[in-house]
Amino acid sequence: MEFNNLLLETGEGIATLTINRPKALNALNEETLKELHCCFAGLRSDPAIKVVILTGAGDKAFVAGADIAAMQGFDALAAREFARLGHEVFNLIEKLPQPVIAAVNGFALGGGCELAMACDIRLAGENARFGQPEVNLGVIPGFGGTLRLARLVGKGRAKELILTGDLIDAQEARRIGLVNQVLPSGDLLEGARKMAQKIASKGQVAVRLGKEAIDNGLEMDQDRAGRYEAELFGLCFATADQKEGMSAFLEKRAAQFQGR
Ligand code: DAK
Repeated sequence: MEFNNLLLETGEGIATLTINRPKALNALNEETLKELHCCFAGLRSDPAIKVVILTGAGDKAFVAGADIAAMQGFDALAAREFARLGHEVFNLIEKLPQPVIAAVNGFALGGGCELAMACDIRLAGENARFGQPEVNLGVIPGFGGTLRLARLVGKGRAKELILTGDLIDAQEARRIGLVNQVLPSGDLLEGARKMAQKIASKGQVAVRLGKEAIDNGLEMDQDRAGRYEAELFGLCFATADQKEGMSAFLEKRAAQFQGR
């Protein structure tokens, strides 16, 4: 796959996707969103890919937001189309069967923070800064920020960030539950790779079902979510990986999973 605004590297079951518009701090324009859609749709159906890492080019930004220059001249209908495209792409990422790790290497603002929140796990470099500063531009988050931020950090903190437009640093983002871990900036990609390798070494049916159980279960009441988890737990027992995993434990050896 060849893209104008993305770099894709694959190997050992891991895809590393870099948003590559460093001169505009990797801001998301329509072409970049369409390329992200195309790329994730390809990764989704690639059986060799077990985990995806998403990051930004350069050392300053993950993604500094939706492209303000591109949005400036929008009328209401164009803005709605742009927002719909963003939602489509971010939903595709969130629902990808494989886990997606965001390696946040600098500014993750507006659409960039929303993009990181659509990923399953967020690792931040010490230089990362997060925020939803749309209010400074006279708009609100348009790619799911009001939904995902409130779910991740709670209603009060989401309102504080979205209504003030304030930025927070990586440590504060970790403290409020917006990021999982903060790493020295120079170790960020290596840290993301280590986590991706660890996930890739597990039984992949279980990894995917675990992601599904959490995402879908959170949308259900507790009784339904419990029954749903039980169904998926049962399904694990139809896999070779469950047999191998349990045998390996009892035989005191490392499991050799086959992903089926
Ligand atoms: N869009 C376009 N270009 C951007 C950009 C952005 N979001 N952020 C930075 N750039 C560009 C700058 O214009 C500059 O370009 P040149 O002047 O060199 O050509 C270059 O990147 C370097 O930026 P700075 O010179 O400003 O760098 P600094 O280190 O001084 O400052 C900064 C870094 C990240 C603090 C600053 O660039 C900044 O404040 N950027 C804007 C951050 C921001 O406001 N992000 C939120 C964007 S709004 C919706 C759909 C979507 C959305 C909302 C509604 N609907 C359709 C309803 C989403 C909105 C957003 O994401």
